[in-house]
Amino acid sequence: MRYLTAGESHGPQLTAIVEGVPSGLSLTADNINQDLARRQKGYGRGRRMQIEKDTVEITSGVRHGKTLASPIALIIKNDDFKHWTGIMGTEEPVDGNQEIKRKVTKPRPGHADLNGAIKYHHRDMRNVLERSSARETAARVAVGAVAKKILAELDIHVASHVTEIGGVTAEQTNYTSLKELQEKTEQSPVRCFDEVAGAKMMKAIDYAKENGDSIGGIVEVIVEGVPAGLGSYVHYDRKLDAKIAAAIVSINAFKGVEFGIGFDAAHEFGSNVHDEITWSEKQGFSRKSNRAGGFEGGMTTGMPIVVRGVMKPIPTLYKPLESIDIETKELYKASIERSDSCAVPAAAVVAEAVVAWEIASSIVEEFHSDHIEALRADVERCRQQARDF
Ligand code: EPS
Repeated sequence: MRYLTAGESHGPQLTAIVEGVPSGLSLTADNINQDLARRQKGYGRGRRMQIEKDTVEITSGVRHGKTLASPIALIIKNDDFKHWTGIMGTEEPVDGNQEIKRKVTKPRPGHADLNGAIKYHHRDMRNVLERSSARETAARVAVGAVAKKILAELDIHVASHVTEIGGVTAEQTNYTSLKELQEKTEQSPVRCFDEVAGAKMMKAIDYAKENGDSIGGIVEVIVEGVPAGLGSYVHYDRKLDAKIAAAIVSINAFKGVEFGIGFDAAHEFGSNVHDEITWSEKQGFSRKSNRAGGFEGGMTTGMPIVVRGVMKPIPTLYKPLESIDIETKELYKASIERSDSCAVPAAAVVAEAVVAWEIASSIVEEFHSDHIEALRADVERCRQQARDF
């Protein structure tokens, strides 16, 4: 499967084209809208989210609620565009001055502004920031919702939670089931399983906001039900953990990724890192622990996939940092653009989407996948084979 997204943050709409989805999959706009609504929530979001009510229109690839195997086009309108028609319209502006009105010449440290302007020869960095904006993640969540639909058909389930915001860490993370994790985090304004830590995270966000600042954090995605042996050790570009790592770091403002015990492996003995292998007649092979986070040798072990990503604080600050105006070369405080003070809870939903996409893509690539029933049967055959091994 593959997909592309298009769209500027304050342009008319976001568009995604998704190709390679098996035929016969039940898919409605409602399925996708649920995740779009989840992404819009979260303590620390700015005023933009009060303007938008993200809903998707499916304009191809689906007929009477079932996928056709033809490209699926997804459209999300930007409600804010009505305030930006003169500035972000695709036609030549009627009033030339309007275009200049929101011209950006002061690059924000930490954003794509300066590098993007140098690369594409833009003297107005709005041409960069409109596309590098995290608004694009709405399209990726829509695409991820399609992937999740495929996974759900195969009894594979995805959830996420926020484990850290601005130095406040979730201590209590012992969920008994993915369902419990989903239900509890859905009630939390910061998507944190630990209510006490969640309350402290909200205070940390308030503090950052009061100071015109922003804060980042860590999100964790868990995927259960993935068959063993997905991905491959035979070549670098077939390692599924590597693809997932790339997908996580591709989310706006994400700077790092780890699986299972991750970076803690650096200061542990091997005997405390590797997961001992067990076998039973009923289950076949399994592991006593899951420190590897579901991957060995670039392939799934059949244990839950556990992957975390770290998001830096959003670079758009009301208390701006020093920068240089690209026209005058004078020292300035960087441009103030309206922004969120913390988007980590929303980013957890984005992380779910990109991880779901990579897993569904690998499954569709590795199994017979023209029709969803054929895919289901092939995945089931593979699971049985692993149990009998
Ligand atoms: C963003 C800046 C803000 C955020 C935006 C990402 O938008 P605006 O410039 O309109 O205030 O709200 O996020 C979204 C629009 C979204 O849908 O998540 C940025 O600069 O990255």
